Amino acid sequence: MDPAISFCEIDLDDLEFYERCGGGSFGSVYRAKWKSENIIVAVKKLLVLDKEAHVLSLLSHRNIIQFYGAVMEEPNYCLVTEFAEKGSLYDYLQNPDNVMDFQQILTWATEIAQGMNYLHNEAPMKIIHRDLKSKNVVISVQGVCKICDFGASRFMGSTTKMSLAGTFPWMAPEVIQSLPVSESCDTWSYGVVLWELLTHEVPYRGIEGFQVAWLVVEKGERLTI
Ligand code: 7Z0
Repeated sequence: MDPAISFCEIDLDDLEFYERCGGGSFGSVYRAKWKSENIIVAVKKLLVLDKEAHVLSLLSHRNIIQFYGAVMEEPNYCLVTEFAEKGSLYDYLQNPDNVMDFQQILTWATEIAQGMNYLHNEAPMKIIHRDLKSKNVVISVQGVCKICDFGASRFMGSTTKMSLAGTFPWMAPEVIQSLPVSESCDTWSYGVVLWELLTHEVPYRGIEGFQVAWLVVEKGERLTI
């Protein structure tokens, strides 16, 4: 199908770029102003725009990042989404000023589960995230969790493919080993996010990424509560 049918095409000139989100740890995602709409947006720069982007553009749920449109001026490809003002859940949990009561933990755990349930069971096509982690959950100004980057594994030409090593603590053993996966691999990652919500700790902190991979796959090491 022609992506132009479903995409809102946005002119590159219509975007005013500000800083990189999360100081660059979030890949090539920028905060920007969509000038003609006068709203603040998130913009991810890509090297190519995959056909699958067309399907992803149809997704809409309160707990996933909302797609607005795309820049398709070769070689400038960008995905434009809503911007979540409170940043990533990872950064939120690392800030000692942020204290959460148990109700808040339950609310966010439920919101992330509802977003994942939408991707697995309710979306126009089944989406397996493969890279769910607290850095890929952002928080809106109203304090609502939004899942990001569920399409990232599809955009192989993306400039945003982050170092694999930093992702191992969230990865199911079959994902680490590049075995065939089902949506259950996201359930594993969700478990790690729950652990983060409950502990405010970094999973396998201080252990090098490939060491984590080896411990989880070969030694059956698990996070302790
Ligand atoms: C710290 O980073 C952030 C941040 C990042 N703080 N607040 C934020 N708010 C929004 C974003 C973002 C984003 C974003 C995204 F998650 C983006 F700009 C483009 C794409 C995606 N995700 S995606 O590639 O899986 C995707 C592709 C399509 Br097509 C449709 C929806 C999502």
